[in-house]
Amino acid sequence: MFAFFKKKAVADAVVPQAAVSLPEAAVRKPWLDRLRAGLRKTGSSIAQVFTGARIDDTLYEELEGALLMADAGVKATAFLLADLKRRVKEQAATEPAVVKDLLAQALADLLAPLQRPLALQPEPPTVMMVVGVNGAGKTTSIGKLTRHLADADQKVLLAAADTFRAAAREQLAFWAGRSHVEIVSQEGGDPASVSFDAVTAGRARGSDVVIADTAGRLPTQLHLMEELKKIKRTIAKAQAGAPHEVLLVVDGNTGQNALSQVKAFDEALHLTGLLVTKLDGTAKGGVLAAIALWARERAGGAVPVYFIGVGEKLEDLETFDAREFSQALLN
Ligand SMILES: Nc1nc2c(ncn2[C@@H]2O[C@H](COP(=O)(O)OP(=O)(O)OP(=O)(O)O)[C@@H](O)[C@H]2O)c(=O)[nH]1
Ligand SMILES: [Mg+2]
Repeated sequence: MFAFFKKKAVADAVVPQAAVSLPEAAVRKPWLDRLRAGLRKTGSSIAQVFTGARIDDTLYEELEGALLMADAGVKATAFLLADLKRRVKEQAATEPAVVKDLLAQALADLLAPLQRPLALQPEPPTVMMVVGVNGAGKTTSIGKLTRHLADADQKVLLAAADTFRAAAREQLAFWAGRSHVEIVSQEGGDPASVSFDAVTAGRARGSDVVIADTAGRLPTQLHLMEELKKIKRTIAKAQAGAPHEVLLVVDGNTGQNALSQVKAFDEALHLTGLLVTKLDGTAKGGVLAAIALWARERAGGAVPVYFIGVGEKLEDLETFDAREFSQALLN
């Protein structure tokens, strides 16, 4: 459970207000265990590197292989190795276990810019559109996020802007029903007009948050990417300044392809945040390092990972914590 707070009014928003308070360590523990279980396959192979007695070239070579296996990608692996060697030298570390701790710190530092809470607008409604490839976990994540928002007494309105897939409306309606929130959908409507109607309805009905679910698509399907741009433009017509959030949902199991998805969707839509799902499965987790390295060089700053998905149930959504994630990956 986490609470949402409104951003302060622009005048005194010099330091942005923390939006999502992190739950107590005790509350987060079971989730961490699940994340660890999900990452275990990789974690053990990275941890394995540090079971020897010496710090030598072999250790670094094995570590390089383990990081690549964990989906960190060539660039982030090279970055982490160089950073680690620098730290080892600085600390004059001689124990592999210490080197492992230094790697955990290097990884946590790399991931840190991705850790930022989702903030709601001072003037409601906060409008979010959720995009991603087919089956990434968009609708499920919206369902989970809706529950968290509803629990925090936020009035949520869902827009069924996936007008493509059969049963998509019903799926979203099911999640809306579970959290007793309203949904706007149209039989045979087009996604831009459903989104327009939903934002207009959200304003009229005093909703705090409007979330538009969109159909899955590959970034290579250019006409479908154009459709997303149109949805975004149409939302802006319904409310100036909206959408406030363009969230990409990425399946944590897709390896380096996840980074390609982030880049492509960002180029088309200027993403404001990421949700990384299915980290409870066989996800290797290292792709977060690849995304973090890319984010360092992104004009306009890092795209934060607002949430991670760690299961199919309503409560299986958590805020991203760089240090916890790094620990889970290495242990
Ligand atoms: N294990 C696990 N499964 C998840 C998670 N998030 C979503 N799923 C599952 O992934 C499948 C696809 O989820 P959806 O939410 O329908 O994905 P989508 O992106 O909306 O799919 P399309 O609308 O068809 O593009 C479902 O079976 C979900 O239960 C997660 O964090 N962990
Ligand atoms: Mg969906």
